[in-house]
Parts: sequence; C-alpha cells; structure tokens
Amino acid sequence: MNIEELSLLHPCFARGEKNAKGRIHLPVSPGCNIECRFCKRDFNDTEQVPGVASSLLTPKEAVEAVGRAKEACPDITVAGIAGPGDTLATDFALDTFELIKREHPTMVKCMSTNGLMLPDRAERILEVGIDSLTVTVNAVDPEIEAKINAGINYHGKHYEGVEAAEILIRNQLEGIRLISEGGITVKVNTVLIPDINGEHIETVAKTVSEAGAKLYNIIPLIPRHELATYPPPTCEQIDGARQKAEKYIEVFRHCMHCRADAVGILGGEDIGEQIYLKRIQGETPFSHG
Ligand code: CLF
Ligand code: SF4
Repeated sequence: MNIEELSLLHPCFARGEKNAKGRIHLPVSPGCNIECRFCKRDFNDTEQVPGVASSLLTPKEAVEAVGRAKEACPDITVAGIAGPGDTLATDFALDTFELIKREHPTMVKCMSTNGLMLPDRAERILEVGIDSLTVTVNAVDPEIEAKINAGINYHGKHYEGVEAAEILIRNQLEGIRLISEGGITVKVNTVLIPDINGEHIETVAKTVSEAGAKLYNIIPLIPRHELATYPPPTCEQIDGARQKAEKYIEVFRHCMHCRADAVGILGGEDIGEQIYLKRIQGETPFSHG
C-alpha cells in the first residue's frame, strides 16, 4: 500500500493532521534477537509503553481478537504486530498475518521490527502482503549503536558491541531497501536518547530516507533497564530533532508509545481489556511500536 492510501486508513501513517482510525496490536511474538539497553520485555498490566503486553496470543487467538475488535470499534482498520519481542525472531507474526489476510482481507497489515532478520525474511514478508512496515533504527554509526544495543543473536551466533552493531545496521538498511523496492511503505522509528544519539538524528533520517523509508518517527527514551539513569529528551530536544529529520523525510507526530497489546483509536480509550479479557502484572519493559 502506498503512503497516500495509508494516510487515510492507518493512524500511524497519517500525514499532517491525525486521522480517526484505530489499530489493534496482537501480542504474538515472544522472543527477541537483540539486546537494546533500554528494554526489559515483560508482561504488564498498567504501563502505557511499547513492548508491554498482557499475555501472548497464538495466531488463531489473534485472528479471533481482530474479529472482536472490529465488532467493538469499526474504525479499527489496522492489525499491527509490534511485540512484545521482535516480530521476525519467531514465525508467529507472519503466520498470524497470513490468517488475517484470509479471514479479514480489508484490514491493513502492519508489522514492526528491529530489522535484524529483514534481508532473510523479505521474500516471505512480500509474499504475505504486509501493507506497512516499521523498522526501529536507533543509529547508523556502529560506535553509537553499540552504546544503545549490547548484542545480537544472528544465525546461531552471539555478537557483541561494534561487531554486533555493524551487522544490525547493515541488515536494517538492506532490509529497508528490499522491502521498499517490493512496494511496501516503510516507516522508521528512532528512540531519541539525547546523551547518545541526540546529535545523530539528522544522519539517521538522511540514511534511512536514501534507503527507501517514507516516514520517520522519533520516540523519546523512557529511561529504564541499563539506560535508567539517562535523561529523556525535553520537548525542545524532540522538536529540534524532528526539524532536522524533516529536511530529509516526512515526520510522524502523533505517536502514542503503544503497548504491544494496545487496542483502539490513537489517543482515545484503550479497549484492550475488553478484547483480551485479562492483563497481567509485571515489571515495565520497552520496545518498538
Ligand atoms: Fe502498531 Fe506501530 Fe503499526 Fe502503528 S503503533 S505496529 S505503526 S499499528 Fe503508532 Fe503506536 Fe507510535 Fe507505533 S502510535 S508506538 S508508531
Ligand atoms: Fe528487542 Fe524491541 Fe526490546 Fe529491542 S526494544 S530488545 S528489539 S523487544
């Protein structure tokens, strides 16, 4: 789907003004293959941040949840998968999208990933017919990325530091290229950590735009886990970063830092309770949206 079509149907691809469409996040992806220093994935009841989900669903349960969500709120037009782990670390997300395509063909299929496995999985992503893809790219300089991400598990091997960062960045950019060339609209999320990548946003925006991304979203750091003592960006810093990014790529401004099981219209009431029946308590993690 191109960005003009998405702009009307997808709350996270609305350009300029907000649209009144909603999304259901399906928490079907358990594990992750990288180690963001700000992320502690968990199942949690109360926190409104990405990566937190009540409990995992099977692909079949996820499809049933889409049916309930559409009934409760017909303006929900997007089925998104954004965690609680990475969507390409296991097959559950793509299996779920295949079922959704069959059972709910009008739903926009939206996937979010850290991008490590994108080149490996690009062909299947195109086959399944995802409509929009978000890749979280926090740096395009390995020295900076190594301060944000401790390591990766890739093709059965564990890599750390700059070596891990080099592989991750290479795959993210190659993946954005392949997916964009395949006709899927790509958005990039960057977690803004002023002390680490604050001066690097312009370079990230320029690089991902050259790779084919069409939209850019800056997510302020929620200080936790290994980055618990790092200050989050101020409003001025977020605004400054957006202005720099905007020189190269359109910027999305209505992000709500959704949980991995968020349901409803952005900024409106979350009806996840009603759709998923139960949410469980735990410590707060963070993920991509
Ligand atoms: Fe979900 Fe993300 Fe798709 Fe949207 S969220 S997978 S693109 S349907 Fe949207 Fe939520 Fe911000 Fe994400 S407001 S955290 S940008
Ligand atoms: Fe994995 Fe996302 Fe957490 Fe990073 S933020 S470790 S990609 S789940």
